[in-house]
Amino acid sequence: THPLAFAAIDLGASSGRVMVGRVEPAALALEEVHRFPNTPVRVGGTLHWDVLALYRGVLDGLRAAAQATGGRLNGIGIDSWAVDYGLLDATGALIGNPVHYRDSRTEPAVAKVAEVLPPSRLYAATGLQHLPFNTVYQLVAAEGSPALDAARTALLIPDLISYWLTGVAGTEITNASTTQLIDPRTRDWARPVADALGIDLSLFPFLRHPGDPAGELRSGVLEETGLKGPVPVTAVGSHDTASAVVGVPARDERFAYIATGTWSLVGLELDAPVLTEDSRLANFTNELGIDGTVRYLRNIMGLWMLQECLRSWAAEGHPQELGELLRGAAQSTPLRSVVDAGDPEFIAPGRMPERIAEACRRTGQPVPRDPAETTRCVLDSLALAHRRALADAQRLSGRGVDAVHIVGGGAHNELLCRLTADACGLPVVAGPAEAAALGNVLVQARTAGAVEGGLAELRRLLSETQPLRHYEPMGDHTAWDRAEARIADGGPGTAYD
Ligand code: LFR
Repeated sequence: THPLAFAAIDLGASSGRVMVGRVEPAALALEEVHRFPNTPVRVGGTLHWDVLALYRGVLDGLRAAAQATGGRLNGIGIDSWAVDYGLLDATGALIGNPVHYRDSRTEPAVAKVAEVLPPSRLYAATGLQHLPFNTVYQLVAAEGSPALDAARTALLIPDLISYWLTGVAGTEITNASTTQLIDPRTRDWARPVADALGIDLSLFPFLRHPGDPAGELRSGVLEETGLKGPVPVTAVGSHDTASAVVGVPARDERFAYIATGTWSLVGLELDAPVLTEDSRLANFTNELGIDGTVRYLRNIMGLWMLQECLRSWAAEGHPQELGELLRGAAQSTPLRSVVDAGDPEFIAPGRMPERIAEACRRTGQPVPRDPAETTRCVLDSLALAHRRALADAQRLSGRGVDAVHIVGGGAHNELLCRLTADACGLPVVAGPAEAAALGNVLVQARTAGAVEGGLAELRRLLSETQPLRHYEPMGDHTAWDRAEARIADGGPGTAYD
């Protein structure tokens, strides 16, 4: 038989890529055909996504996919980071540039929402971890603005790209679940929440589900890319983390995952949400996964902290080479100082090495003396936060785990994988790094009939075809307990009351 070819458009906070996945019942191969930077732009004091540059990257990627496949693609799926959206006017034109979730405009909205809906009620209704950038806060912050007044449609980023490619507008559910406007029990809009806050849910087009058809490439797109029509676009887990969790090569149910990249998303796959007050105070989120699953996880800063350090050092005229930095970090004193990698104080861009130093000082720990020590501090802190999230997830859900899967870009970071295994006291399976693109491809492939089965079958195909690395836990486990005690007073950091 001939493998079917699917394009996965995967947009991350620092780069976008278009991958071609070739799928047969017992074979799965992924090829990167195009990668392009995603560089936010601050304009008029507001941090924006350069969404047209991203769309151009998507078109360039589809052109490369056409070249790689002789113009014949069996489908396209799109996933990206969550929560952000573009607004369309009555003619379907984009109103302004989508705002970046790291922009600070939502600060007053957080207090405003809490006045109407106490955090405990909001959590009971939506199950979402409090993050100041959740769509609900963005929409409340935009209230009364000419842009929102003129808007007839709001599209989350992957839905916006999908709309431009096909002319069909929809709202994919896994990503919609990050808006804080979805009830994870009914998997439908949380209308009482929207009503209480004066949010007009009719801005969002009908909900669609991973695997649903999402239109076909418009003729203009076919012409521009050299693809031969018809090319179906399929709704996938359009939240990149939802696709990454599909891409976890787990062999049974007793697993935890850490989707690493700009963020570390640490948690479990469950059948039902956990909406208890304990769960809220521990800052766990109940995002929706494919096939009726719940992604029960905590957002942790992730490699963003290191990316921002690199940006600062380069801007100050001391650019660092990542490989060398990681070698230096591996040789630095373990657990010399740690910070709370769950603390929202690290969300905003800028001055990251200084902010890390300040956090060390505040907690009475030695300040890192050079970039290698700062890197070690970030990686130790991430491993520590991974450990805390895994322990909390198991306790709060009652589900135990035997193995931790690290997927996403951080799967390449050997030091991070090793430290995570040591900190958690559990074996770590690292890879695939391109889990989101693979999860995207697999959902399309299932819709097209190239593979069959549920998540277990899709994951078996991954574990049989993708190269994986294994790390066994080592070292003195109590060292991590002592490090934890140094920052424990502040709690998990992101709790909101
Ligand atoms: C990861 C991610 C996280 C989400 C954050 C912001 O790329 O999608 O899941 O919380 O970006 O959208």
